[in-house]
Amino acid sequence: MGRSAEQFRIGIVAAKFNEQVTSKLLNACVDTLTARGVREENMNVVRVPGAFEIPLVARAMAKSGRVDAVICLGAVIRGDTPHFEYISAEVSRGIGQAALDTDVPIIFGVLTTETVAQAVVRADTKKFNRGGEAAKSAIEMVMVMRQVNRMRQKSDAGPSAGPRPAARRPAD
Ligand code: INI
Repeated sequence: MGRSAEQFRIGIVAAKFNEQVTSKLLNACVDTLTARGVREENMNVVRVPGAFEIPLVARAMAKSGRVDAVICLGAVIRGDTPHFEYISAEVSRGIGQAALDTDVPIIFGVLTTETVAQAVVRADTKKFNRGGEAAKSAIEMVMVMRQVNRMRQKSDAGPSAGPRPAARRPAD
């Protein structure tokens, strides 16, 4: 992909909860963005207490007009509490809603696992590397939205901006 993402501005919201996992996700994410050409000064990282707090901050970042995509990173681990159900449902719903509200790609890099060991494997750069995957998805989605927005601008400009309709054949 070379350095096509050089001008991209990426917001990252990372939960502190389960830090041993989320720090790995964050490092891998930043490393992949850097490898794809995103400049450090164009990455805006915000840490929040837990995954539950991610959607509000992701939405605010997206609404700021200063980022092309937002990446959300967190680890919700079931353990023994029903907390898991509430938090995982809310974070996924909230992130999806934030993207639809703002028209900015918001990437779901939040792990939801039964155990810490499963989360560690998913964060491991030599295994699932979910942090790096989230970075790649963000770059891909910035390009997708640019393509869609170009289509949108053309259709807003009216029919003359689009391809010419085929010449009508005279009726038989
Ligand atoms: N936050 C997480 O990010 N992961 C978890 O596994 C988790 N559990 O299991 O409780 C968790 N809880 C904190 C929550 O996200 C909020 O920060 C807290 O409830 C304050 O609003």
